[in-house]
Amino acid sequence: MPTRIFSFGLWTVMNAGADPFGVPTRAPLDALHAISGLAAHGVGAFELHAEDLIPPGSGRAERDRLIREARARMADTGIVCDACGSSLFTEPVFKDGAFVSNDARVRSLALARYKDAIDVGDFLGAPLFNIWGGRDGSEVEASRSPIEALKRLRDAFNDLADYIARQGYAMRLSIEPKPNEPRGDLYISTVGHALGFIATLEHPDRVGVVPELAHAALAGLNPAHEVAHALYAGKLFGLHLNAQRPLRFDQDLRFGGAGLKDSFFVVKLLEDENWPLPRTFDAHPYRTTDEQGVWSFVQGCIRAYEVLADKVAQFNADAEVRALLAEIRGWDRTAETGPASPPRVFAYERLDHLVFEILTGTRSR
Ligand code: XUL
Ligand code: MN
Repeated sequence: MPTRIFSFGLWTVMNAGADPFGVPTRAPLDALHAISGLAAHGVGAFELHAEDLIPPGSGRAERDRLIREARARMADTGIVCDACGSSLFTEPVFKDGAFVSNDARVRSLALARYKDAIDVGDFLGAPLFNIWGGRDGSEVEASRSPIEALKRLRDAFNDLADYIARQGYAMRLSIEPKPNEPRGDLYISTVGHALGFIATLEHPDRVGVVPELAHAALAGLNPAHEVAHALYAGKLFGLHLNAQRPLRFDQDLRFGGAGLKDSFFVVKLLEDENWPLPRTFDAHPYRTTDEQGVWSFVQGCIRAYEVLADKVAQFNADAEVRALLAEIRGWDRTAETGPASPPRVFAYERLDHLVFEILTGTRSR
């Protein structure tokens, strides 16, 4: 496999440690400092919300200056931008949705803002514009028909895909699904929802999915299966790696911080399938962390991925694992002879235990 590229959302290292119950606990990093700092820590790419770099309300001259500065840092360090998006979800005007708002003026504003962000992505050479519609959901089900919401989302995605094509930008679009938080229920909740929705668009080929491990865990789903559905459909345009204890508030833990076995099987899938795109982390350094800890968070995410990739290699090379998997494949070859009687015992106990031993480092190579 070619050298693996690691990527971080700029917002991850710029996160100041605020949560719904508490104010920030550290000074936010400036975006340009974040770009240089990531590059200095061996990170090859970054994602951003356009607003991470260009505060909302900045004039054209300030926008152009910040883009020039960012590009200079990229040229100096070699770090590239692998995806852009927009953080409309932070702004009060979009409190009841951007694309799905019941106010047509808000929907038009959202489209205009997304187009501005797409322009920023193009200036930075981003091959992907990723949309997590954090406010495109509801708490009051009676406020809007979910069918109407989907039609509004469809019209918005068609409009943005058309804008990208008309501008001649070499950029694909993606949807990052999430079941809830901050809204009670978001309309595009899982990879399956996103794939079904994309099939209704005018140009489904231009739109893919960015699954996030924490979002799958929020829905109580197996993250490797979420990623597999996107891969199988040829739609894995990006991926957000992090960790999350299932069915809780959105924790955005450091990759490796929870769900070790689930993380292992996601890495196994990506490595076995030779998925070529950057491994992007979208997590938050702990609230108890200072700036030095932010960089240790970056190193921790990367190291966790590398350790798990090494465990994948160990698993794939293990003689006993290979023998067990060969035996399993052998069962399949007898399929023509009809249902086995009595039913076969599927002897997976040892296989699963070998995963445990490899992950805990208790099995020698
Ligand atoms: C929210 C989330 C976002 C998106 C980018 O849970 O994952 O940070 O990745 O807007
Ligand atoms: Mn994300």
